[in-house]
Amino acid sequence: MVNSLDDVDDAGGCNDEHCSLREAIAFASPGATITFSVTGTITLGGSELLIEKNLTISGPGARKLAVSGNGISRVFLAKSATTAHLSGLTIQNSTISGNTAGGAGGGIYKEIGTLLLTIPNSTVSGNTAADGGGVAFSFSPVDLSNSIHANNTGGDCKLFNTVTTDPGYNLVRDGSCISAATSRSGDPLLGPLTDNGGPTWTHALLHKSPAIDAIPFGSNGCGISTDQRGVERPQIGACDIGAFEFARGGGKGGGSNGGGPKK
Ligand SMILES: [Ca+2]
Ligand SMILES: [Ca+2]
Repeated sequence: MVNSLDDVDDAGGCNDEHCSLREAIAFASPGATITFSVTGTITLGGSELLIEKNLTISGPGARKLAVSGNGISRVFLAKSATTAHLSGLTIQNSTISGNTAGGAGGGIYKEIGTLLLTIPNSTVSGNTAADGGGVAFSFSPVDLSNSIHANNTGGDCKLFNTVTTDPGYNLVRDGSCISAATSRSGDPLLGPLTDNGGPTWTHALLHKSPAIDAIPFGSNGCGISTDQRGVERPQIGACDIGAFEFARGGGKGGGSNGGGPKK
C-alpha cells in the first residue's frame, strides 16, 4: 500500500509509516497488486520507475492520482517478459532524452511482454522521446479509448511489432495508433499543464477544441462520471475526449474552464 506521494527510497523500506511508489515496486512480490491510500501527484525525483516483475499497479482513479516525470525522466519502464497492469492513474510531464538504445516511449515504454494499460479519458501530452514521445509499445497490445495524445516530442504514439486496439473516440494529434472511425487526428487545442482546480494539474481544452463534445452521450459512455478535476461529465450534453471536461460559465472547476465563455 503506497502511503506517500514522495519519491523517497529510505532505509525503512515499505511499511505503515512510509511507503513510496518506488519502494512499493521494489519490495512487491512478483504477481502482487500495489494499491494507494493517498491521492494527488507523485513527482519522480529524476529517474523512471522500473518494473522488472509481473505487477498490477491499481491507482485510486485517473482523476485522483498522477505520476509525473517532472520533465526529467520517463515515468514507467516495464522490462522484458513482465506483465504490468496499470490502471487508475494519469501519466504526465515525463521526458526522456533521445538516445539510440532507450530513446523510446517518453511517458511509458513497454518492452516485450504484456502491458494492460488502462488510460481511457486520459491526456498524454508534453512528453519527449526520440521515438514515441507519448507512449511506445513493443510486442504488447495496447487498448486506448476516449484519450488525447498530443504535443509529444518524438511522436504521440509508437508501436513496434504490435497492434493497437482502438475502441474509438481518441484524438491523436499526429494520427498515430488510431484505427477506429470515431477516432481522429488534429490539434486538440490544449492549454498548458497547470492548476485548473482539482487535486492534480491538467491541460484545459481551449475554446473550439475538437475534443469538446466529441463523444455522443451513450457512445463509449462518458467513461467516467467526472473529469480529472471532479467536474461532472458530460457538460453541454456530450462528453469531451481526454481528462478535462470543458464547462462554459464555470462549474465545479473553480471557473477555470480553459478558454472561457467566448461565443
Ligand atoms: Ca519507506
Ligand atoms: Ca462536453
